[in-house]
Amino acid sequence: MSDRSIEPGATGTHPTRWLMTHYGPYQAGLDAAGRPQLAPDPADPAPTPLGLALAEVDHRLRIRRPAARSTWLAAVEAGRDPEGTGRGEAPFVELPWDEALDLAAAELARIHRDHGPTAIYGGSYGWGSAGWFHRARAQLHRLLAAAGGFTMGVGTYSHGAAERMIPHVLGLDFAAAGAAAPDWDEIAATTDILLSFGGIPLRNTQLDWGGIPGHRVGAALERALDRGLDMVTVAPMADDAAAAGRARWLRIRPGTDVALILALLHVLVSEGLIDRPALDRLTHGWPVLEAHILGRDGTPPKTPAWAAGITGIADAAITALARRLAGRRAVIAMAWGVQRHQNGEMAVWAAHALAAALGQIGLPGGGVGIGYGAGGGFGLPQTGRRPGLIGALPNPNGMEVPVSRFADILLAPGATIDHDGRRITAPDIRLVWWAGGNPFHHHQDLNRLIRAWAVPRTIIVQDMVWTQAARRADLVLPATGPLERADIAGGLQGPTIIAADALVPPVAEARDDHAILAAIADRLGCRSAFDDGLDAEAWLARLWDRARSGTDDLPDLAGLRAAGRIDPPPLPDAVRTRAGRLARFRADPAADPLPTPSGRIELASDRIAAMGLPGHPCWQPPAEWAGSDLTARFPLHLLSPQPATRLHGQLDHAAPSLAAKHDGRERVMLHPEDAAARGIADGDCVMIWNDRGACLAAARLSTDIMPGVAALPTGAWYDPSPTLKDAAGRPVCRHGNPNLLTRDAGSSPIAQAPAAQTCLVDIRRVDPATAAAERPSPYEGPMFADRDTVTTASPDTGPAA
Ligand SMILES: Nc1nc2c(c(=O)[nH]1)N[C@H]1C(S)=C(S)[C@@H](COP(=O)(O)OP(=O)(O)OC[C@H]3O[C@@H](n4cnc5c(=O)[nH]c(N)nc54)[C@H](O)[C@@H]3O)O[C@H]1N2
Ligand SMILES: Nc1nc2c(c(=O)[nH]1)N[C@H]1C(S)=C(S)[C@@H](COP(=O)(O)OP(=O)(O)OC[C@H]3O[C@@H](n4cnc5c(=O)[nH]c(N)nc54)[C@H](O)[C@@H]3O)O[C@H]1N2
Ligand SMILES: [Mo]
Repeated sequence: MSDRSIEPGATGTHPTRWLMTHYGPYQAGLDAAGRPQLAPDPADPAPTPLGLALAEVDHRLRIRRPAARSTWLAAVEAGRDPEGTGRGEAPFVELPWDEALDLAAAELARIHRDHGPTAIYGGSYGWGSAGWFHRARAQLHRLLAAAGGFTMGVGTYSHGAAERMIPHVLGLDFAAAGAAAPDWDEIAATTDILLSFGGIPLRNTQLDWGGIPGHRVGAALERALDRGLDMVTVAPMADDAAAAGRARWLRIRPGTDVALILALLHVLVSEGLIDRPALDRLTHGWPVLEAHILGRDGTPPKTPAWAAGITGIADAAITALARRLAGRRAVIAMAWGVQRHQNGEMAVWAAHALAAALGQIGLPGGGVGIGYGAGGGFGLPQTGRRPGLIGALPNPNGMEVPVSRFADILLAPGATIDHDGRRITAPDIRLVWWAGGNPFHHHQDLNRLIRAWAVPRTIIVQDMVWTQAARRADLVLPATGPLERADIAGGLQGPTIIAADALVPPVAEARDDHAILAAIADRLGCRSAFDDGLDAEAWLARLWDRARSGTDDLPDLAGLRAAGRIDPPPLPDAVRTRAGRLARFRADPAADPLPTPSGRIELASDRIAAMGLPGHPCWQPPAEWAGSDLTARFPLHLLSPQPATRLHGQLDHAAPSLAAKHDGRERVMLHPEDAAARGIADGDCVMIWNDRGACLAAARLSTDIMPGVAALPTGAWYDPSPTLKDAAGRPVCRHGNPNLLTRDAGSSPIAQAPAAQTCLVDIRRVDPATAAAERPSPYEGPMFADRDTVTTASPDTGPAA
């Protein structure tokens, strides 16, 4: 794919037109036939092919025209409250835009009038596309707030637990703590040892939200390793450095990192290796934690032998690792996957305690970093410049709920959810509206989601392609993609900022999310609240002016557009204030205290204790792990890491993703011992199941994963079999979507974050005849019906086929 050449000029496009994508910058142009073409940035040290398929704008999966589920439409037209049943089964009817917009506006107004703003769920979580203005989710939030308020999902699926925990520990928000972590240049220059929980998987650095300046993490890590960085990867799967023999790899049972960290602390304390002056000066609560570590609080001492029984790591290896850390410039890194577990907050807290006991927080090339390798941006030197992202509007009549509790709320309105010290009562949701995300990709326990999805009266989805969420919606509005609209993008994860005009006209009848929502705002009489009276062009000017304010070295919008791409240098001031936050605290904790209750790093917290949780980092056995009783039935721990060959569910239908599948199925990584015990050979079709559901996948045998653990990447589009059912009679996914198996429960009352990695399964070989009969067919649009046929049919007997 990457050798496709661009023939600019052929249709008059500028030869060095740029496009910023989540996957980094590409050069964009049209081929001789006028079709879009993308090529990697020649200056990118390690460009990724993943984004190239964005050029296939006219893919057959595109949503071409607005469409409504026929049974829903019939109910609405008859003035009845629509039913949530039949989603994904009844055919769609295509509608003219005006009618679709009238329907959307009327439903929003009706639900608002009859059930109030909190009955409208505009959580709409998801990555959408890169761009400051065409941010589908932000645009939708603006409309729903302008129209009177809505229930908003807060937090992320990415780092939800860390996001809520770090403010308790450091008093800094998640982004500020990330900016204060040592950057890759510092690590390459000064760090002696990088202890990484979860590794630095380079597959995940191919992209980052909002775009990256290029792919620099791999080279930075190489530089550090070449200089002699001692890298230790503690993970159930090898990362690239461990697989290449450049990092020591300690295999740990998933979900047990806190036990390991407590034992490392035990060794450091018992051998007098902790930095007591730093603990006294910079932290609060160490005596409480120390008592817990030594077992002076009535719990067992957290010795290496104690931790060995939990983590599966030999006690001698734990002792050796603690000694290796002591007295050296150390970074304690943690991948976000480690906190995407039940009690993931505790792992994040424990990582800070370890770095604090080693006296490293606030030193150059020392401390904690939660997210190296979680994207191509984390750890890049900060520019201090502010991107001009379009923002939200106040939502005073609405409410906020933790984003991953979506199904809980639908299934149990009125139930309470404890969230970071507050108690929320779940609203009674009647309307769900999604733009720029795919819950049938991201949510855990899809069979449960399907039950929840039947609750609301109306579900509206804006997307470019017929995802399973779109296919299971009532009203589907076709959105344009990034090549079909003008935007500014970049500047979030590094200096590169790109302004691009639309390269091609919208596909079929697709419209920009902004235009769709503006037309609805018109119908509701809230247009000026929605867009401040500005059109898309005026918004770009405003966003760019915001980004430029306080600087004098950036061109105006016309200049930016003429350049196409700029890579402005960092702002020295901003670098000092953000990146140096922990260094300043360390230099003078009294003058520059942290905004925590104690002004210091909190290793014990009354606020956390008040939530009914241990008030210090503490190992709590999760509901599902290698030590739980459930292993009698489900002996394998299933991880669902990020996919190397796509972005979540996006571009699953493109060449890199398809090439990595086997017989059209996602590949599940298994240790050869676990495979042999089940008579599974490489490439075999297997069934992965537990009590929540089942999917098929293709076995991939590898010693890069530890025995007892299997890994099925996220992102294979849900493909329910019409014939093959699980033990509870639910369709088996033929394609390999791990969210048929994952557990849908909050991490803890702190964050209520997703905990997809807390998941036990078993795996067996599927006979070849069944495998052949169950061919995956995930990339299909819905059935369509002719309008006259369906609207005259009685909705109670279902639509005519
Ligand atoms: N089991 C398991 N599940 C997980 C995870 C895991 O580790 N394990 N990881 C979680 C994480 S970290 C994340 S971030 C989520 C990701 O979950 P999502 O962000 O929901 O996943 P995407 O597939 O990126 O969905 C984005 C959707 O937006 C659409 N889109 C793109 N651009 C536009 C646009 O401009 N307008 C509109 N209207 N639509 C657009 C795309 O076509 C796509 O359908 O998944 C989570 N799910
Ligand atoms: N190619 C590609 N890159 C991506 C994405 C994508 O879809 N595709 N998604 C992006 C997004 S939205 C996000 S949020 C980031 C996510 O970044 P991460 O959350 O860091 O990525 P994951 O791959 O889910 O998990 C990283 C590693 O955690 C380890 N791990 C899992 N459980 C445990 C545990 O209990 N203990 C230890 N020690 N290790 C464990 C696994 O070995 C896994 O390789 O990635 C981003 N990068
Ligand atoms: Mo994420």
